[in-house]
Amino acid sequence: MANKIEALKAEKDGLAVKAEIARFAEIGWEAIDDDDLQHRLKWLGVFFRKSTPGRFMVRMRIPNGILNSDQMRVLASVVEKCGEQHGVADITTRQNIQIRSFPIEDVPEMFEKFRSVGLTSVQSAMDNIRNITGSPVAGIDANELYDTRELAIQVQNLLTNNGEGNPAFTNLPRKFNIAIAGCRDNSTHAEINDLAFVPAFKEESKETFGFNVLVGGFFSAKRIAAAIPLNVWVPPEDVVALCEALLIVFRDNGLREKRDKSRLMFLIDEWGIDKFRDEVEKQIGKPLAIAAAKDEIEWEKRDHIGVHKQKQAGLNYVGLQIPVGRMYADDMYEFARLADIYGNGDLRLTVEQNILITNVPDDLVPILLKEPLLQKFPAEPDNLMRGLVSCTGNQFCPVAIVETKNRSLALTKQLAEDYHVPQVVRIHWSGCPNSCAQPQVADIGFTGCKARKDGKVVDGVDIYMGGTVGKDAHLGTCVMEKVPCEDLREVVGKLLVDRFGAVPKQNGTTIT
Ligand code: SRM
Ligand code: SF4
Repeated sequence: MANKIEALKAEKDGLAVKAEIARFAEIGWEAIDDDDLQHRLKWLGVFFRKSTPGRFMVRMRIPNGILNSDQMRVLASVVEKCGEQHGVADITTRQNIQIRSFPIEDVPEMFEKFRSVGLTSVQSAMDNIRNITGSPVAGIDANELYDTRELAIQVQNLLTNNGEGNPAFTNLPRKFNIAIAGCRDNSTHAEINDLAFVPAFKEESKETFGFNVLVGGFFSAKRIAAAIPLNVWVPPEDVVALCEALLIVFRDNGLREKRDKSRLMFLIDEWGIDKFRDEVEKQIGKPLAIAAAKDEIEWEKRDHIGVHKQKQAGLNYVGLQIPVGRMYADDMYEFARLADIYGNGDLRLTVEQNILITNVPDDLVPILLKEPLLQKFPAEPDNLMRGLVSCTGNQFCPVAIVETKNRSLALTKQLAEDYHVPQVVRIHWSGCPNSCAQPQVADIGFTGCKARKDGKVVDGVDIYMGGTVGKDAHLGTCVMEKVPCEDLREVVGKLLVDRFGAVPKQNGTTIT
């Protein structure tokens, strides 16, 4: 028997609500059919939030995490319209932006605004392909192997029919993540995507550049899997076609019975990787080259915070840390202004929920660093804040078990008061085992759960450690279960001392 979501999609395609959005705005959210309200609107990137009934969230698509200042201003204007009390934007762990809390009445005008600057939120949720990630320093990194910007846009355009919605890809068995890495440090953490392209030269002579293809990576509450090699190498010009062929194979053959067993990896489990490869080859209609012997991910992961030279002489990119990815309308307008006056108008988002301002001439860097906005979003954050990533958590997420953003900020500040931490420690907070903040790639990762303390049920976390990204990437494992959140100052403090060389401070002074 089909599960609820499969039945819902069979009854009416998710994208069908696109034609009804004006009517929804007219009748108001309480009169919208419940399946349309709770589920199908997500095909347009619009989320009903039960924590703020009547006030919706929109998840954008920002291919390769790059937007321009006009686009940022439009997003700021949407946040502004939500009002100071409610309007908020979060940078997500897929180099993307989510905005809340607008009424359904505002959606037609909001979509018009998006369209006017080439933005779209279509197919960004449910059984669709998520934001296409790529290196945030594509095109400006002196050591990159391939500038992924154009490929990310081409893949998005294919999958969304240039942002208008593509019925060919609105009914996948489940969500699907794609990453295209063109750099040496795997800054997209490719291996946790359903489909990932990692840079690789076909021949030892390093003359023919392309990508080795990884498949089946995903995180869920039930299973965590790193992507495995498809044993395919493609030149850049075949990336879009491979995405299309592989998605058709998944769409037409993926398992649909159980929601928690529908991700691509379950089809690969059932068929075996060789059969899966054969089917993709049949679909693309030409022989696929076998994988190159090695990929070019040779560096440790960079976070891009601070001032860095670009490959273009005399220009720099400046990475600013956005605590837990959260911004308000004024911040966003200010980012747009800074990008225009100091850079070339581009703003780039990272999977660590931070922002880069690019193309800043050498002589303007010191002036940019003195801008008041950098007090709030620093280029030189402390080593704990620098590595902090947090998912939405129970402030807005309906499936969250614990609050994350505020709690993680508070703990990070306390730990910075308690310890001198000599290195960046990447601490990722997920409010439940769905792992949206990718705790398994972190030095220390949390997934929210319920714990017991003094006989009472309290907020807690399972703790993961040992995730690495970049060269020799591997996923962290759970080292402690059900730790009450109120004990974390002590527990994490000890981990920082034992594993990361932290030194306790006394009254703000380091004890030596
Ligand atoms: Fe996620 C569901 C937020 C990245 C795995 N995720 C959700 C929902 C939609 C839950 C809900 O019903 O509302 C959350 C929306 C809450 C809200 O109001 O914001 C949500 N996920 C997020 C974001 C916003 C976290 C963040 O603060 O950055 C990220 C949005 C990315 C984007 O721009 O598209 C986000 N989610 C991820 C990632 C990380 C990634 O893609 O690299 C993962 C793990 C990787 C993966 O998917 O394999 C992730 N989210 C999930 C899952 C588990 C998937 C599964 O196969 O079971 C769910 C639950 C589900 O889909 O049923 C989920
Ligand atoms: Fe919500 Fe859980 Fe994802 Fe956090 S990890 S955004 S709590 S689904």
